[in-house]
Amino acid sequence: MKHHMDQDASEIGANRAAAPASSATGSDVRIGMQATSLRQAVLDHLYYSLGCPPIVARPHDYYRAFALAIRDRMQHRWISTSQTYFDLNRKVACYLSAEFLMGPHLGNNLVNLHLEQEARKALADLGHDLDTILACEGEPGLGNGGLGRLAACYLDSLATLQCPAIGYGIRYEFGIFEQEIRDGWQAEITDKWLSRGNAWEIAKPDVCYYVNWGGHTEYYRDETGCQRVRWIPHRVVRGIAYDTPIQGYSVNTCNTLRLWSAEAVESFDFQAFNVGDYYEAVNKKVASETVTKVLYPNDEPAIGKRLRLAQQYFFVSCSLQDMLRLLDLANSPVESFAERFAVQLNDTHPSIGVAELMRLLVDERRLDWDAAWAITVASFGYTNHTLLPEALETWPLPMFAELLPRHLEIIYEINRRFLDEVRSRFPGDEARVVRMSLIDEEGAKRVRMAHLATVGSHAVNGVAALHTELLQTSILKDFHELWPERFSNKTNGVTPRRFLALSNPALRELLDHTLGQEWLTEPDRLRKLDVHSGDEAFQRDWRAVKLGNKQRLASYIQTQTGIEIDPAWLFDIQVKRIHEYKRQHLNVLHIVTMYRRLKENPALTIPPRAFIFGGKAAPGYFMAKRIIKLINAVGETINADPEVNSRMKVAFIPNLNVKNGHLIYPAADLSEQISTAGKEASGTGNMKFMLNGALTIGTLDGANVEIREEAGVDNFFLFGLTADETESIKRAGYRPRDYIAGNDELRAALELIGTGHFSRGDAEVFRPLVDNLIHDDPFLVLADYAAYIACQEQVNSAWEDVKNWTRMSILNTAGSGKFSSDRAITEYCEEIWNVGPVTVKN
Ligand code: 26Q
Repeated sequence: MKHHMDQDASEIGANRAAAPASSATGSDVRIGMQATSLRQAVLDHLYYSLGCPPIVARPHDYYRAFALAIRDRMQHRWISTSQTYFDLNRKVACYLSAEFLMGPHLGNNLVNLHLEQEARKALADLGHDLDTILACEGEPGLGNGGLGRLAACYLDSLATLQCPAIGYGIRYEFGIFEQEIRDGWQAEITDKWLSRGNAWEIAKPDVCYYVNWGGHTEYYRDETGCQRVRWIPHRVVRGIAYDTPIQGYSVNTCNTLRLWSAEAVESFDFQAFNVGDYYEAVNKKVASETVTKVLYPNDEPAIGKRLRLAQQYFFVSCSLQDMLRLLDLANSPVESFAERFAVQLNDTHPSIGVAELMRLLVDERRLDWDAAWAITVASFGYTNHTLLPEALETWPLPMFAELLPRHLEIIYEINRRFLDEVRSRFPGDEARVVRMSLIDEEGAKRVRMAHLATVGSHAVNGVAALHTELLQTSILKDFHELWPERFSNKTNGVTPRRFLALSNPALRELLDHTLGQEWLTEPDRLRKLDVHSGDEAFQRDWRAVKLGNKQRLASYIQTQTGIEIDPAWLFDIQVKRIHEYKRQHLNVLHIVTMYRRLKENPALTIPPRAFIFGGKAAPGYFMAKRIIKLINAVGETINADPEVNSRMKVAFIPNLNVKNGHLIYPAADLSEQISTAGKEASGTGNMKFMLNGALTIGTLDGANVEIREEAGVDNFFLFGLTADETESIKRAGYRPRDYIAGNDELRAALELIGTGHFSRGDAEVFRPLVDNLIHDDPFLVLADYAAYIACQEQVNSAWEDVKNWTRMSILNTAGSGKFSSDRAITEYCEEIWNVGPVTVKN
C-alpha cells in the first residue's frame, strides 16, 4: 500500500493545476492521474484485460478499457475508505433499496475525480473523442423511476459528504425494459445490460450468505433449558455480493454499492446415479437463480407476486447478515448493532427487514425479545414515498405464511405487543386497534408492510413538506397520534454533480466563471446569481447556454424520431413515468386546444412551442399505454399539418432513462409538473429542471410547493386546485360532465380525440380514455383544465418578454440550492441516522 500513499498525483484535484506530464511507468499505469498514464492504462487494459489488440479495437472496447482504467484510479481510495470505517469503528448508514437507478458511471466518475481534461487528452492521443466513448456506455437500469434514482443521488451525496455508507440492493440480471415506439404504441424490449460485461463491479464470491424459504418452524429447548424456535426451510439459495465503487466528488471517500445476486446452493458435482436426479438438480438451480432475474417494471405493487416477495426477503436477509458479519469482524458485540448501523428502508420494499433482524437476533444470536426489539427500532428508519392507497404494499397472508413461516410468527408477536400498547394508550378504542393492526383482517387477510415499517422504526419520514403533512393526517394518522416524535420531513434532493456539472457542461462553466467552483458542493451559493439576473451581458451568456442545450436535444430527437424541432422555439417538456395521476393527458388537452385554435384561426399569433414528452408505462397499465399512443397520434397529425406545424410540434422521446435525461433536463424552457394535488409525493424531475434554469408550470403538489417558494412565487406558473380543494370536490361528489358543459373548448377537444380525428377515423382507440375522463376522471383532469389553459396563456406572454423570461430562468437556478441531495442527506445524517463525516486519507 505504501507506494499508493506517496503518489502526489492521486491527490484528487491535483491535476487541476497543470502538472508536468510524467512518463507512464510502474504503478503510474494503475493510478497516475495524467493523460500519459491514462493513455498507457487504456492500452494495457485493451491488451491484457480484454485481449483486444488496438488494431481491431472498436469504440466500445476503448470504453471498456477506459472504464477499467478509471476504476483502477478509485481502487485504493475504495479500499482505504472501507479500511478507515472499519479501523475507526464508525457508524455506517445502510441504505436498503430494491432499486438503484445509477445511470452511466464513467462521466460521473470523471467529474468526481476531476479527470475530465486529462481523460479527453488521453483519448485524443489514441485517436478517440471522449464524448463518443462516453456514449458507448449503457446504463444499469436497476430501477423504475424516482425512488430508484433518489437512492442513487443519495449514494453520491453520502460519498461526497464523506459519510460512511453502504447501498444494499439487488443485482437484477434484467433491469427496466427498453421502450420502443412502434406505430405510436410502447413495445418492451428485454434490458440485457450485462451482455457486454460490467466494468464497474467486482464480484465477491466470498461475501455470500444463505437465504431460506418455505418449510416450517419447530420449538425446542436449548442447553440452558430456554425455549427457542428453529426454522426448517424447504429451500435455500445463496446470495453473492457484487460491489460497485461510489466515488465522492473531490474527496478520497469511495463508498460501496453492494448488490446481491442469487445462486443455487444445490451442488452440481454430486454423483448423479440416474439422469432424473441430474435434471432435477438443474431445475432447482434454475429456480433458485430466478430470484434476481428481473426487475418488476411496475411502480406500484401488483397483487400476489410471490417472486417479488422472495426478491425483497432475499436482498434484505443478505444485507442484514452482512452487517452482523461486519460487527463480528470488528469484535463488536451484537448488542452494539444500533450504534454501528443506521438502516434506512427505501419505502416498504425492504420492510421485511424488521422481522428478519428480529429473527437473526432472537433465533440465531439468542437475544431476548425486548433487547432485540430495542435494537431493531433503534436501527431502522422508514421513508414513505406514496399516499396512493393502491400503491401501499400488502401481502396475502397465505402466501406470506408459505414463503416466510417464521417471519409471520414474529410479525404476530410484534403485533400482539404493539396492539397492547395501542389499547393502553387508547382504552376502549377497538376501531383504532383494527385500523392500526399489522394484519388487515377485512376480507382475505393481508400483512400491511407500511405498518410493519412504521412500528419497527424510530423514525418515519415523508419526502416533501406537503407529503409529510398529508402522511400524518391520512394514511399514518393513527401512528402520528401515537408517536408524533417519530415523524419528520426530509424533502428530496438531486445531485448537482450529475444533473448539472456532468449533463450541462456549458452552464457549469458559466457558473464556475461567475461564482467560483464552490457552488457544486455549496449550492446555496447559487443565490448569488440573483445579482446577475438582470445583467444584459450575463443574460446573453445564459441564453447562449440554453440554446446550445436545445440544439443538442433537438438533434437527439431528430435521430431518435425523425421529428425536426427548431431550437429557437419554447421547449415545453414533461418527462416521467406515465401515470394517470401525473396527468400527461391534461398536457395533451392543452395541445389539442392550441391545435384547434390555430385551425379555427390560422392568423392567430402564438409563440411557437415544441411539446416534448418521455416516459415508460408499466407493461400492464392499460390507460398509461393508451396515453402514450394518444401523445404520438396527436403528434403525428400536428407535425404533418403545414397549417400548424410552423408553430407547434409534438415529440415523444423513446426510452426515457438517466442517460438521455442528461440531454433533456438542461434543454427545457418549461417544466411540466401538473399532477393532481396531493398525489405526487415529491417529484425529483421537477428539481432537475429547476437546477438547469427551466421555469415550472405546476400544481401545489409534492416538492413543487417548495420549489415555488425558493424560486419566488412570481417565477413559477401556478395553477389548479389544492390538495384540500381536491378532497372536498371529491367528497361533494365530483361530476366531470359539469366541467364539459361549462367549457366549449374542453368539449371540442375531447370530441376531436374521441371521434378519431387523431387516429385516422378510428373512434375506438381513445374511447376508453375519453370515457374515463367524462364519466369518472379520478384525477380531476377536467376540473383543472380551464385553469391550466389560462396559465399556459400566461406562459406565452411571459415567453415573449425575452429579458424577463431569462431573468426568471436565472432566478430558478439561483433558488435551487435547497434541492441538492447534499442538503437532504445532511438532514438524514443529523436527524435520523446520527452518522457523521470521516476523512479518508489517501
Ligand atoms: C412494489 C411492490 C411490488 C412491485 C413494485 C413495487 C414498487 C416499485 C417501485 C412500488 C413503487 C415503486 C416506485 C415508486 C416511486 O418511484 N415513487 C416516487 O418516489 C420519488 C422519490 O421519493 C418521489 O419523488 C415520487 O413522487 C414518487 O412517486
